[in-house]
Amino acid sequence: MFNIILFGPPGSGKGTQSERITAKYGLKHLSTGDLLRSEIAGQTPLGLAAQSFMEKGQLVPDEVVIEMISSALDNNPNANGFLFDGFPRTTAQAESLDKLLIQKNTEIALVLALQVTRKELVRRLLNRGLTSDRPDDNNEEVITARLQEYERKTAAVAEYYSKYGKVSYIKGEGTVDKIFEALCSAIEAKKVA
Ligand code: B4P
Repeated sequence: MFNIILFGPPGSGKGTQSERITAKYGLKHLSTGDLLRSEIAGQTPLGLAAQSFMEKGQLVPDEVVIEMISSALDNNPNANGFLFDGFPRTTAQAESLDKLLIQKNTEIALVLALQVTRKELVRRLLNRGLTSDRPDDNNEEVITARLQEYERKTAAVAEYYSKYGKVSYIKGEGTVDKIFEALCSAIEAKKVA
């Protein structure tokens, strides 16, 4: 199994690049943002619990997302590997993920960390807010809250994996094709090593 985390602040291109990476390498895409939005659309108890946090730009409580990822791993026993998109977002989530993967005799091979300036992140998210129906993209206050949550709680996840030498930093500005090329080079360097 080859498992990757695509890491970065909101708007750094995780969703965009995940689709390409999973198509090229045959990995199962697990996006906690997508899973949560689908729970909200289905008006499930989990979705209703998550909705108020997401609308304010806050992280959903760890136990909710960890349980969701645990079920997703169990539901995909034959996957070649997983691409985690938007997860883990706290050190507690990272520790839980490591434990879940150990139970499956596997581990994270690589953390691809996209780096984008704050100005560009806000520009992209507001721009997506013009066309998407995501309520967390069309309000600059909520976008600021998401970026603050990232700084306060999520940035530390890269440090957590750095201790194990697993993080590769990639410039997330430029064309989608160029960024994809850089991500593929980092993946291939790891696969060969
Ligand atoms: P997510 O769904 O993960 O959304 P996101 O990080 O805000 O952005 P995303 O990754 O989808 O956007 P992308 O950069 O691809 O999270 C939403 C919310 O769910 C969180 O705020 C939180 O409340 C909750 N949540 C999710 N996971 C959680 C967890 N693990 N724990 C707790 N809470 C959790 O793209 C952004 C835009 O940029 C797009 O319009 C795209 O077209 C554009 N773009 C991409 N690449 C570009 C490029 N190279 N140039 C120009 N534009 C580009």
